[in-house]
Amino acid sequence: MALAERVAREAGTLVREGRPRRVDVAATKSSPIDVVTAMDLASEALIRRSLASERPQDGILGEEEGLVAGTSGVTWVVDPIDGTVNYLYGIPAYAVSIAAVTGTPDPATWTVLAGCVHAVEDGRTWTAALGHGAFLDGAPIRVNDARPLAESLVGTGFGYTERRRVAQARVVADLLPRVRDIRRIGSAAMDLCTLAGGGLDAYYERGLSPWDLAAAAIVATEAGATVTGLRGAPAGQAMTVAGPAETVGRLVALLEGLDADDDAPAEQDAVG
Ligand code: LIP
Repeated sequence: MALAERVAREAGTLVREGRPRRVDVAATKSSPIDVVTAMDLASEALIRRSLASERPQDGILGEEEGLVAGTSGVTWVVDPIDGTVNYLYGIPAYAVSIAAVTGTPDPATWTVLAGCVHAVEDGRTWTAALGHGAFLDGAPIRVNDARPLAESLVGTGFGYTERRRVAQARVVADLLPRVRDIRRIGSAAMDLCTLAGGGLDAYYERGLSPWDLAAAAIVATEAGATVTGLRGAPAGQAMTVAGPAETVGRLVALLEGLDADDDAPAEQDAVG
């Protein structure tokens, strides 16, 4: 946990101090709006160098450069800037996320040992270690007690492809009249950490990658949240739902009923 925090803060300083007034897109990934900036790449390179110099035997799985396997049994799971679109537009809700896991670096089977999510612009820093609790800037945090769904503030997010968004729009349209309100912060790592400290009552999102989830998931679970998928599956790409156990039970039932872990059929595009 201490190493994750130190390196996340180091990368945070690079991202904050190195942000040009106008950020350009360096490349795109799953769609023209799924962007990478030069700073995503620079931040990941710094994180890899720092972790490798401290723990050369460990593996590293990063959003931009993929997996470099290690021999120690520990793999670092790294998102150099979670909330890249916010970074691109200068919306101050993006974070560096670093976690250490054992097992295959896959949410379905891994064990997260420790993690840190560092909000770059305001400096808030969430940390957690397995069995040691969760902290915001060093102070212990707890998830809210369950409230009726109608009084619950729910966080969520949307993917980068039209097909995925048609399905997500159908789900959020059904949920909106049933909850207090919806928040779309734009960083899954910050969504889950905000939930862990009581700033949200529940969170769900389809499409999270291992690096969006790793550090923030242990912050949420060590703060007392249930973090799961649908149909008895663990949290992961198909769906991630988090919150106090009771609320998660209700939200999971609703999302299963809406087939929220399934994208719209190909023929049903936005103009169909
Ligand atoms: C982002 C997630 C966010 C999701 C976005 C994107 P990125 O990660 O944190 O929750 O809604 O679509 O996946 O791409 O900024 O690392």
